[in-house]
Amino acid sequence: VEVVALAGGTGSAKLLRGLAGSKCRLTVVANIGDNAWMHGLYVCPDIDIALYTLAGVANRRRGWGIQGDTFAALRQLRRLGEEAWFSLGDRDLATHILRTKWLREGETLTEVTDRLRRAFRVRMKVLPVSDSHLETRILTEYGELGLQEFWVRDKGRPKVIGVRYAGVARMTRAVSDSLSSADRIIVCPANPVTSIGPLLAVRGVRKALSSVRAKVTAVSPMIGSSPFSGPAGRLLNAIARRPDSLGVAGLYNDFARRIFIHRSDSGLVPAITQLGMECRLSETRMTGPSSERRLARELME
Ligand code: FO1
Repeated sequence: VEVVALAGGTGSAKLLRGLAGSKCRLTVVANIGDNAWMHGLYVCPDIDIALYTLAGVANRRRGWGIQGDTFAALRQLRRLGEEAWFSLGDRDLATHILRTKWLREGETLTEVTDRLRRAFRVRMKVLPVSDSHLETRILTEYGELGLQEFWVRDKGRPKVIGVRYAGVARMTRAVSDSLSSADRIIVCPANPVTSIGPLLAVRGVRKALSSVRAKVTAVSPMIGSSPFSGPAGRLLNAIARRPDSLGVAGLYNDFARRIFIHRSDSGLVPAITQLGMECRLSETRMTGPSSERRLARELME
């Protein structure tokens, strides 16, 4: 079975691990909305979380970066007077150095990502949704911030007024081919505003998904009105959506036939069904390898 997983950051990694352990042929389509230039290097957090997870070197506790990484370079950058609030580990930096070098040599982000994938000996395909730059911008009481500035530097404290996706990006050929040839497409349990939202804002993606809607299953990242992790609840509020699985379903119902929500949210089933989606209750919280595999298996049934 050919499975395409639309993935964001830390929330998606667990399900990717579960899917990688199943018998399917997996292609990951990664969000690019939180890509950013840091210290002259191009950092792609969601691509890297997928690569490190599938290579088995991810730091599982944090949900980002490489297991056992050290931070000597970052400390030295600070000593030299650089503002360094984004924790790029020494080993992680090697990824960004090579990516930036290859991009400078004229390769596309798709090509660069594939070189990194092979270097990390990952078998599954990992595709950035686009080769162009598209950036999630958070409008706050203090003005517009990049996602990492808002979430990591300012610890998610500023009041959020809105969200926009800046830039014009077109879906790559590799992504459109994999969407049309997939047997199943899974929208990972990720922040609908900052992980899946920018994927859908890439030109062509929403339309391509709608045309194969019967194959698309989403997993909600919410339990009640709280996300598993991160700022999804507050960001849903900021874009005038309910901060729960019904709010998520309302963002996805045009292109997804089915949604998995947490079993404690059974009260939302009638309203989600009204939206024209099939709603399944499940234990969507993944606490370890066995629950990652179980959810992956349910999604494949
Ligand atoms: N998240 C943090 O909360 N603090 C960090 O210092 C941090 C560093 C970091 C470095 C590399 C990387 O690939 C991801 C990193 N993240 C960090 C995660 C990242 O901010 C988000 O979780 C993803 O962008 C979510 O899509």
